[in-house]
This record gives sequence, structure tokens and C-alpha cells, in this order.
Amino acid sequence: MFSKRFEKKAFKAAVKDNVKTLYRKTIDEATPQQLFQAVSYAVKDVIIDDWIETQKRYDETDAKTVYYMSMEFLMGRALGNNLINMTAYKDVKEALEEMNIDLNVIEDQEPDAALGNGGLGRLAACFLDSLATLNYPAYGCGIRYRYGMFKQKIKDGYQVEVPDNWLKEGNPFEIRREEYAKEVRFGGNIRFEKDPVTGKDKFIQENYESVMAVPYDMPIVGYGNHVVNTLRVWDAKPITDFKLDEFDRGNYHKAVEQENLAKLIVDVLYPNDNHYSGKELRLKQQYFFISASLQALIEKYKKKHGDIRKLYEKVVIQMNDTHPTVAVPELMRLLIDVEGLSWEDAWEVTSKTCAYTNHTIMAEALEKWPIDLFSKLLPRIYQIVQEIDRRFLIKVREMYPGNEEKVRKMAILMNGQVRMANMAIVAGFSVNGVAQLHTEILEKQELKDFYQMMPEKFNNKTNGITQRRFLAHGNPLLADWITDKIGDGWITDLSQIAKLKPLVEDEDARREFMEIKYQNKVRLAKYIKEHNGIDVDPRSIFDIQVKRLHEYKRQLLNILHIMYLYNQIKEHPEMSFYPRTFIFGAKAAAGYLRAKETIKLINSVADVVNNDRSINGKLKVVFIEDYRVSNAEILFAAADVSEQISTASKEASGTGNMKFMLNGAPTLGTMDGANVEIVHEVGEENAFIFGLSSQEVINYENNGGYNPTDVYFNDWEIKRVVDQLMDGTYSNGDHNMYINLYNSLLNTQCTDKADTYFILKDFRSYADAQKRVEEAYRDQQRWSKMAMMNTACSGKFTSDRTIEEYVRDIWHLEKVEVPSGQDLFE
Ligand code: CR1
Repeated sequence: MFSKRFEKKAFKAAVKDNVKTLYRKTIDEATPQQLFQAVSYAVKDVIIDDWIETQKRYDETDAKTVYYMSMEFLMGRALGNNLINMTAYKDVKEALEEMNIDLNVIEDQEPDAALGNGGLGRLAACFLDSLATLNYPAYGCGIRYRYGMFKQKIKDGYQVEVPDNWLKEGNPFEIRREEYAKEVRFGGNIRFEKDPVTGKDKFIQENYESVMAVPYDMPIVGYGNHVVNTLRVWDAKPITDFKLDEFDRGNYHKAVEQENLAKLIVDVLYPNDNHYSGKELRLKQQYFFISASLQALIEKYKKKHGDIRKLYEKVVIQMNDTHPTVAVPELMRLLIDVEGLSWEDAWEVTSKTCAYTNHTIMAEALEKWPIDLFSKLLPRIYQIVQEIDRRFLIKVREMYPGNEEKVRKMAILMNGQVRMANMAIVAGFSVNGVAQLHTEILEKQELKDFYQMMPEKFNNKTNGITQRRFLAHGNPLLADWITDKIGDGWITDLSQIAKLKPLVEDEDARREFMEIKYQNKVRLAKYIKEHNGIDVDPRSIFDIQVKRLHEYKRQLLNILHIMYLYNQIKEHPEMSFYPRTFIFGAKAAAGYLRAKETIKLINSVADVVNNDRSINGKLKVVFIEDYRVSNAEILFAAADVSEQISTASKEASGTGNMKFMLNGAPTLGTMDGANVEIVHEVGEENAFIFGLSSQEVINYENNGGYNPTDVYFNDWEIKRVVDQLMDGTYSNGDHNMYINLYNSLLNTQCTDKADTYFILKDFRSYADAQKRVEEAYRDQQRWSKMAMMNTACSGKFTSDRTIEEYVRDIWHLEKVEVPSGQDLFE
């Protein structure tokens, strides 16, 4: 049925009109990109009414609002998702068909909004979707990078990074809000003065550089509830008046500098996942969007409220990892220097408003800014950090008299560095990890001293994903089938997906389920043919590992195992072997050598294996170029096996694991991150678990590691694959191509510890688990039960559940009902 809001005739007329006014063309003449723009503007028109209505309702009810501060929002495409959430997807598809327009083709014209690296950024995007769907007032605050995550090309098997000019055709789903621009200042020096009238201390920043932050708002559409929240991302522009001024005085340099600073600051997303690079420009980006967001939020609060000391009653700030932690001293600065609060009052407000989520225990991801860089760029902020640290250390010494070890571990300022995580914990009223195991490791290991001192702050919020994008939109065949069987309640209440459990015993249901999986594999096979030119058999096992490339995620273990399988097939052609297609997708940070070598290795193994006619296509290896949200949706839908093989204790949660599960792919993985909870929900018999436990890994680490040569010399098959990195098998005779990988495993150089991610240690156990996968898959009845059970048990992993827990334990928001905005096509 066509809903009133998308009355077919009016919608078609709007699209036609848009093509005319935007491009002076008829529908038949318009390019697919122009049609995408025209359709999007017609959709946005409908969204705007609800957007206005929502914000009006928030204003009237004076509801408490969460500000989700994040350097990353990995949104992907908006058009299809907006239509799904407006419950208009099928109607619009139909209307467009009548105009001879294929909605799928139109959707493919939209570039991904790739303002994030991986899990952390995608989590932020899922959270925004859930917040809107659950009727909670929320802002996402971030940066409008002119270039998002780079586009990945594969040339001769190597990754090549290409700039992601995602805004070049214009973004129909954003609105520039010039009127809310805010000035942000950097550098200079601080002059101290006593106000002659009030006697109060005044801190005046002089000789600074500044830029204007200009917000762009993007609508976040809730599912079927007329709620439209806002993602506010900040652009930078030079302060033009000042520039003219400088020109007048002939200070050409300074004027150009401001122009350059503005351009530079929002130019590009740092492409590091789980890695801190310590670049000054990155700190500028952090302070830039935080200062602007806080100024805007305080201004908004003050429009309705007289007493800034009650800010925490209406505002809660969630800091997505330490990247936005400069919010703590910046809020203190605004409260003290601008609003005139005392230190004590400002601290009370700040520490009741800010909460912190930790997303990793990887040491190289910890943000520790050199004090000289930090204090030069943010002189007043640095003074405030010093005072926060001073007061905190007094408390530490009170609690642990004479224990200077505690001071060294917990201080914010130590060894010439500003330790951002310590600041976030000291100031935040809540500190949460992102899966049970991760939170446990934080409490018992990484943040042990903080946990002992302030256990009440610590809590767990296991991550989740939105089923609207990763099932309703990404897997329409399965979505329709599920709705057919159990109704459409699962779209906003994923716990209902458990109603599929009884159907696991129904043979017809299982056949249908597997037929849909097959259709999705055909869709992926077609994508692979188009993009890679490789033929893959949709009847083979689709074993997929897609995620950022990182040593701890162990793509190297996966590809070494493929080399091992290939050796076996070559050696024993008679051996029974179920055909397998191994699929990878992963971007490596541009400067991450071992990660890039791994990509080259995967592509080289693919080349050798895929072109070896003697193995009769039993083994295929595919590297999906430019893995991103839009092609991820296709990959999850088509997976038989979900590879989640990180070294236990290293993956804080993972969220890809949940997307595979939702789409009916059993996990082949370690007991790490949220895998632990996935196995708990689905049962160990419906997953393939292998490898060291996190406790075993941690024990080895605490005792100087393990010796990989023990494994290497005692298992000739493992030795053979490791040697094949150096013998030219996968490098046309070049013996140095994979030397960094080889050394990372065995370290013949003896400069560093070897195999710190326990790849050789876990190899046998992984190969055994892979063997179990093959056996299980041969029994199609058994496999179909496992696959269906995974979907049926995925209810816990919706981000709706995660958000309800944040609201219950941390944010304390109220739901706001929104009546439908004015109907555009009435
Ligand atoms: C973790 O590595 C987790 C996401 C979202 C990542 C991953 O396991 O699912 O966060 N951490 O919580 C990260 O990017 C900077 O840290």
C-alpha cells in the first residue's frame, strides 16, 4: 500500500520537477546521478517536515539531550536507509519503476559518507539510527571532512590510496547552517588579569589564530515514528573580517595563514584504525569540533535556562573514545572564563555531564599528547588540565599515602605527556567498555588502579548494530521472509527474531532459508565477476573476513591457512575437499607496512590459486576492493562463515561479527570481544571456536611472550607455509617481498619479540576448526539449522538494546513522541 506521505502521483511529479529545475532536463535525458539527486531532494522534502516537527517537540517538552561526540561517523549511503526508515522503500521503488527508473541503480550513484575508519565510526552511525528509532533526543557531533576514508584501488596486488572526494556532486541530505557558526581559537599566549570591578581572575588569550566553524546538519530518520534527529558536522572557514583587516595592514602572511588553517583543519580524516599518530593537525581537529559543539550546546541551553550550573539536567555528553576528551577542559574553560563559574562549580557541572567510552586496550591506540605540542596549541586548556591533574593527585595521595607508584600510573600529566584516557576517567561520571570481556579486562588489567579507586564509574555496554540497515535494507529477501514468518515486529524489536527458533526444526523453512542464502551468494558472485573478473561458484562455502587490516585481527592467519590448504590439495589431489571461496575485504592505514604486505600476499595467493587449473576450482580467493558500508551489506547477506579470528583479548568487541550472525553465518572465531557473548546466545554447537583464551594470551604476555620457533620446527606443514613467504612461491621468485611478514612471525633479526599475535601458536587449532566447518557444511541439514539458529539468536545484538542500556544507566533520557509533520503531498 502506498502511504499518504508518498502519494505516488505527487512523488513522481516532484522527481520530474526536480530534474527540470536542477538540470533543465526531462527524466529521459537525465543521467543516473542527476536522477539520484532529484529523487533525494524529493525524499528530503518529506523528511524536513518531520525534522521541523521533531525539533519543535523537543523544544516544547524541554527534553534532556545526549550529545554523542565523535571524530567518526561511518554513515554509508543515506537514500536507501532513509526510505527504509520512512517505511516508504517499496512504494518509492514501485513509483520509480513506473517512470522506468531502477531504484537500485539510483542508490548506487550515491557515494558512501565515509567519515570514519571502521568499527568505532560505524558504531556511532548505528547508535544514531537507534536513538532516533527509540524516540530519544540526540545530536551526533563531528567533522565534515572534505575527504573521508580513502578509496582503495588494487594495482598489481598492492593497495593504492585514492582521495575520497565524496562531496564533488553535492550532498542532497545536508543543510548548511551559517547562522550557527562559532569561532575557535588556537595558540598564542594567555595574559592574566584581575577584573578591577569583580576582583575575579581573568585569562585573556592573545596573538592567537582562529577559524570559524560552520555546521552542516544531516537528518537522522527514525523508523516509522516521524522522529528526525540531527547529525551536526562542522566545516571550517577563515574569519573574513579579520582577513580584510590584516590585508589593510599589509599583513598578507597572517591572512593567508588563516585561510590555510581553515582549509587544512577539516581537509581529511586520519585513516588510522586503533592507532594514535600524534599529529598536531589531529589535535586541532579535535579541539575544533569540540569547542564549536560545546559553544553551540551551551547557547542552546541558555535560551531556555537561566542557571548554567544545572546544565547536566538537560545535557549529557558521551565521548566516543578519547578523541573528544578535550571536551573536559574546554567545558571547564567555557564555564569558568565565559560563564563566570568558580572552579568547584564548573567541575561539578563538567563531571556530571561527561561520560567516556573506551574502545580498545591496544597500547598503540592510546592518545598521549606531548606536553609542549599540547600547551602551545591550547595554552588555556593546558592550564586547566594542569589544575585538574593537581587536584586529582591530591586525592590519590590522600587515598594511598606514600604510594607514589599509584601517582605515576594514574596522573594525567606524566613523562612530558598528556594522557587523555586518564583525563576522561578522572572527569567522566561513567566509564564503559564495549563488551563483557573487554570491560572485565579494563577493570582487572588495563585500568585496574582507576577501577579500585572509583569502581562506581565502571560499567559495560555491549555493542550492537542496527537491523534496519544490515537486514531490512541489506538483505531484502531474508527480511521479507522473516516478516512473512513472524511479522515485522523485529524491525524495531529484534528480540522477536527468537520466534524463528521453532522453525529451525521445520525442514521447509530451512530449505527456504538456504535458498535465500543461495540467492544472496549469487548476487555476491555477480558483484565479484563485475569487480574482480573472477568466477566463483555460489555452491562453494563462502568464507568471509571483512574488517580493517590489522595484525591483531590476523588476516595473516587466514591467508597462511589458505596456503596450507592449497599445499594439501596439490599434494593429495584425490583427497575429498569441499569447494571453498575465501573472501577478504580490508583497508590498511597508508603507513602500515605489515598490513600492506598482507594485502599483497592475499592478492598473490589469489593469483596463484585462482589460475591453477589442476585444482579444478576447489579453492578460490577473492580480495574485494574498497571494502565499505555499501558493499558490506552485500557481503554479510552472502556469507556462510564469519571469520572473527583476532588474538584473544585484543578485539574490544567487534560489530561485524554481529552483522554476519544476523544474516545467518556461524562464527569461526576466538573467544574474544563480543564473540564470547555471541557463542553464549547461539550455543557452542552453532559456532566454531578455537585458539588461546584471553587469559592464556595475557599470561604469556606477562611472562615475556612465547617462542614461535618451537611451533615452527615441530610442525613441518606450518614450517612449509612460513618458508613459502620467502621462497618465491607467491612472489615470482622475489625473496624479499614478504620479509616483514616473515620477520614478524619468526624474527630472524632478533630486534623485537616475534609473533606477538600468536599466529603460529593458534594455527593448528584454527586449521582444526576449519576442518570442522567443512564437515558441518557437508551435512546440509545440520548446516541449515546452524545458520538459522544464528539469525534466530541474534536478538541481543541490536544497537536498540545497547542504546536502551546507555539510557537506563548513563544518559537518563525520556522518550519524546512526535506527531507526523505536515504532509507535503496532501
Ligand atoms: C574496536 O577495535 C569495536 C569498536 C567499536 C574499536 C572494536 O572491537 O567493535 O571499536 N576500537 O566499539 C577503536 O577503534 C580506537 O578504538
